[in-house]
Amino acid sequence: MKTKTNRWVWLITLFFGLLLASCSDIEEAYDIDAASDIDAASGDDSGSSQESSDAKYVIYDTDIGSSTDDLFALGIIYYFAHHNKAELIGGIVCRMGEEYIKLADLVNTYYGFGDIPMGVERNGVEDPNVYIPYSGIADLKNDDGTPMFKRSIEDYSTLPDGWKLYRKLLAEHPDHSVKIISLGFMSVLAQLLNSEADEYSPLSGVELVSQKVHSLYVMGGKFGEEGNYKPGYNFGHQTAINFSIEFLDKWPHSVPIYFSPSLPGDYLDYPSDEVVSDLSWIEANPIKQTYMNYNCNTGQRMWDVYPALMALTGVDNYIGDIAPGIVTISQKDEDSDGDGILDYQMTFEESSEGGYCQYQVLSDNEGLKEDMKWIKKCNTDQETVRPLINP
Ligand SMILES: [Ca+2]
Ligand SMILES: [Ca+2]
Repeated sequence: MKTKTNRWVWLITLFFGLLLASCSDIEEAYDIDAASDIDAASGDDSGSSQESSDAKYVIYDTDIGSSTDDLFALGIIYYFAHHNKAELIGGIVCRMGEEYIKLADLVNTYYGFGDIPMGVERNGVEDPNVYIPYSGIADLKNDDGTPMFKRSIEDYSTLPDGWKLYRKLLAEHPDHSVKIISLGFMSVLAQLLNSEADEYSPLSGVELVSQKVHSLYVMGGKFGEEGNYKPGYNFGHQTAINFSIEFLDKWPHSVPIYFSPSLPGDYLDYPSDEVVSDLSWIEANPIKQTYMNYNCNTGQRMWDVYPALMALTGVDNYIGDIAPGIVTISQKDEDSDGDGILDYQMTFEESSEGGYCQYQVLSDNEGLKEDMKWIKKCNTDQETVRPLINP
């Protein structure tokens, strides 16, 4: 009897021992992998990785559902969050319409983040162009008629307005600890800056941003392009411009903004056939299904990836030697399209004092290769990506 009991104890110990050993192997493999990537990306500059780990809370703000680069930017954010290099505390969809929050929910769920709080835009940019209408992937079905992709949110009408969710999340987190990654319009951020004290915080929106936000990473602007001062799609599109002006007027100058203008992203090309081929090892994937069901050869480039990379790997590799300055939007004496509205221009000016804006410069060839590696990593690294995906 005694021998039998001992044998059982021994067997159980062996079983749990083996189980623990295999778990720690997996964790070790992840940590080594993630750490080496981050070292490589930050050029062994401990300053920048330190910087990025100090403020680990991340909120994304996306106009998902038109250009596909939002998908890849989210992929990078999920990757860092899965490796405990960032904590994704919430997401905002600044493009109005239920199909877009559905899409964000689907992508969150697919990558294991279906439970993060989400906020929506209800008074934002009216009817912005949709270049690639891939929100339709939410309706894809398997052969047996079941939905191809799961979602997590039952009733989208109960979701808070984005600016309200910003207030809640900022109020709940430590001072200067939150990084915001903006991949779309400035509407929700402008509404946040216009907000007053509420049940979440006695602070105004501007005060809340000054106190809680560590830094903002934005895709927008044409800085670095000779003679091109257009605000571009995110800042200048139709009714977007008024939100952009308001955002720039009210943003507190104590909180740095890192712009990723169009130019560097213009050089980051991930051709459609390469995307599909990189994802051929997964049967159903939101990016793969987007590229298989829609024509993505629309001049699509990986613009949105850059603000995510700057926020998560540090800005040192991306910001040149341009001194911090100020970004403004004004009107020129010219109406180039003859619609009766003077052209808007968005300009960056270096400032010897009080500059709080910096912008990303074009990477050299080596840098572009490294940047592409990050994007492809979320699609091709089977060992790290496979366990992130719902079975
Ligand atoms: Ca975008
Ligand atoms: Ca005009």
